[in-house]
Amino acid sequence: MDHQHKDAFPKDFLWGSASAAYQIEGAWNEDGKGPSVWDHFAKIPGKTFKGTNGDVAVDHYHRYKEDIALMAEMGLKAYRFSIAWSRIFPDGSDDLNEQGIQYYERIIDELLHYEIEPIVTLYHWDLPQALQDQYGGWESRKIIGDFNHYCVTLFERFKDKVKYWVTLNEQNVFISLGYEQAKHPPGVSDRKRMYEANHIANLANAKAIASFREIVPDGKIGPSFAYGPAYPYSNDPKDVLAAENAEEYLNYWWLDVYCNGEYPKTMWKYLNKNGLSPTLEDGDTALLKSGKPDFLGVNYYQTGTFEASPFEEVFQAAKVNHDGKKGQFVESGIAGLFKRKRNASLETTDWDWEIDPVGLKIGLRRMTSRYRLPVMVTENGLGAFDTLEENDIIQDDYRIDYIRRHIEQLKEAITDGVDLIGYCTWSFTDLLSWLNGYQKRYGFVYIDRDETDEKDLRRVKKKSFDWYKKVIETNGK
Ligand code: BGP
Repeated sequence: MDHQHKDAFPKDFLWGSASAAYQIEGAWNEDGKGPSVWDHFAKIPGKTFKGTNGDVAVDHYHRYKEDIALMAEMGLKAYRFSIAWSRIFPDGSDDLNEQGIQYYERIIDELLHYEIEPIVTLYHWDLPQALQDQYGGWESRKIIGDFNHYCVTLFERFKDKVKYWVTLNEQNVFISLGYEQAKHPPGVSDRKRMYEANHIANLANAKAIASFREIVPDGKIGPSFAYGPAYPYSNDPKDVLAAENAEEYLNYWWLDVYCNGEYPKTMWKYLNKNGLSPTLEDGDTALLKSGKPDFLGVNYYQTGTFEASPFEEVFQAAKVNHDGKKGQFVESGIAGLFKRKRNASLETTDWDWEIDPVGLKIGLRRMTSRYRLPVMVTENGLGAFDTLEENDIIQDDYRIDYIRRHIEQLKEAITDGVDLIGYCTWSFTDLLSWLNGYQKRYGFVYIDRDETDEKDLRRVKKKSFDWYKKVIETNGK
């Protein structure tokens, strides 16, 4: 749709920024915190870029006051951050660590002091290692109860202070990378196990939402999904069908369960025929249907373009660009379903992520039509190399351009009828990228450290800091 007059952003629009505990906090073993699967995994040689880990990260644990003061200076309306489960329950389930909960209470109070809306993510991938060791983490149904207990503890404690909650961050990513591609913990490559673990995560998500309804009736909760809308490579109907397959296999497989409590039919049949569908026990569907979200969180970075693939096709293993040298894209796919292609009409980042602001609007439109729920963009941003120039200047015009073009599409999406409640950039300060170290920077605030040297961890405002400040001041005008 092309509009002559675009709608304004809603008056109470949540202009925010997002982070995750493991990527910023550091203090990995302080004040009673137990180890998480990432504390363990990142220390296995060869797993992360240059062996980076979150032991210190950007030291937000000790510098949160300084960081939140910068958020206030920017005028941020909302800040999305995650709670590290193993700070609250070091062994995952039994003994509450009061020091851990108090740390997050201080963060929340500090945000509220500056009238910044806290958006709390309950799970951003840092499972307590104890639960992985005890029963295999997401592969055991025991986790449903433990996750619920952890969530209920936080709901009870913060229900009067926190209105917006995110359950699981990018279940599609942590499950696929953890159990299919073996790039995240627990480093498994087995599709049957992946679908079983994923189903259990769905149940845990639904149960936590059902509990939330009882404890925080006036709050809002939803998962954050990594949504990459699918495009056909050509107008050949076979490619259009491949894109349909990809949309269902890579996106609706999760979104339909969140919103309707049911798996999409054709993909279920496909997986079932291939011996991959998860085990549905009595009561599962009822539980899934009882945990519908108030809003959908969308983490948007790129779209995907797909071509038909015959069932006898053989693919090389998907390659991930970890060092930021452009041009490492390798075609990957699922034989018989789709093959992922480079979209020649899109530029890419140095890490080969396709830059596609219009794709954000397309995704928001698809979600709105299919689920009719409010949407919050819970992550969007540009990972780039930044240069710290003399006199602490960082001219990140490329980041401004990237975010500006995405915000323009948000405005269009609102005009088209999307009920958009907020936009959180990834990220406020630079932080640790799970697999790509510290060189891939996303923040408005530069952190002076690199992979091998923690330096002084100094905070330096980039050019984009003042620009986003203005965006907020003018409510996106
Ligand atoms: C999302 C994660 C974030 C963040 C972001 C950027 O998938 O939710 O935690 O890491 O991607 O990814 P990367 O660090 O790989 O560039």
